[in-house]
Amino acid sequence: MILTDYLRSTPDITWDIALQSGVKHGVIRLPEDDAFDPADLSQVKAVTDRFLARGITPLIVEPLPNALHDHIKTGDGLRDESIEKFIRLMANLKETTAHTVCFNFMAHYGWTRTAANLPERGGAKVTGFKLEDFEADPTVISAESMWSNYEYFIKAVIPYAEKYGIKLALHPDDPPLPSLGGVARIFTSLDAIKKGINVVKSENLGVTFCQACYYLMGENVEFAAKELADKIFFIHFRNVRGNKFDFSETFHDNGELDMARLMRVYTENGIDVPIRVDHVPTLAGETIGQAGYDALGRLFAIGYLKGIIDSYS
Ligand SMILES: [Mn+2]
Repeated sequence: MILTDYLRSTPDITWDIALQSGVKHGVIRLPEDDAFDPADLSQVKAVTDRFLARGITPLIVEPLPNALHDHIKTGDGLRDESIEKFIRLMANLKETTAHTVCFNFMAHYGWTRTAANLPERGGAKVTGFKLEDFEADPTVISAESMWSNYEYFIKAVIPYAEKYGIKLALHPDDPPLPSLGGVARIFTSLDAIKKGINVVKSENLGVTFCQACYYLMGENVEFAAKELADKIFFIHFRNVRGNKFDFSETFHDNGELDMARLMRVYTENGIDVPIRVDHVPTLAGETIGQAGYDALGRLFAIGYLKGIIDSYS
């Protein structure tokens, strides 16, 4: 396994904590401001060079910049222009060290929580979701439209992903409910994920195995990992407690998934890919900044993950 951390495009404390924890590879978030143009090679290189200068080699871009992705997922009038920009982004990434893109196909609502301050061990704070607390707006998108928009996107970009050597890793819907309000969600089961990555036959189309999403789908996570083994390009190491209608995040050693056992399953099935901790608690002394992505929780989570990786290598 290749230990990574999820880092924003400009240096902050999480870069220092990653480096001090022994992380050498990055999952990077591209800038989301209007000034950043993912189709401009010099701007993309400026971001990746900033990481390299600090000793972090970017391997994965996550997610697709929202400015592009939202149009692609809803299939609106800016869709083709956005797809064209994404194709140019892939051409640019070919010139960097980041040859995988983690993307999702959640339209309108992204990953969604209804609370960011639930109590976890010792008074740490975590995010959670309770369907009855979710407040939907009037937006309606059908499952048929979502599948059609997904297929349109995949068929347009996969030939270029192959040309430029870029792997596209589909992240499941979080939470994996059939809809949020009137907006359908289509990647909420192992079967749906399999259907999605077989829309075209390509070695460049696979999955981000966000293990807690598969757990919340109600799938057997070990079975899912084995089924998808040769299609797993990237792993989100994450733990939770509850079900898709009502769950909370947890410390990585304090949820319902057996994390060490999962690592054994990955190892025994030849899954040797970049992995990052996902959704950490906010710890004592911190204020909730970006819930799930604050700094101190990573110290514990990365150390715990690193220990498990080392025990299987
Ligand atoms: Mn995830």
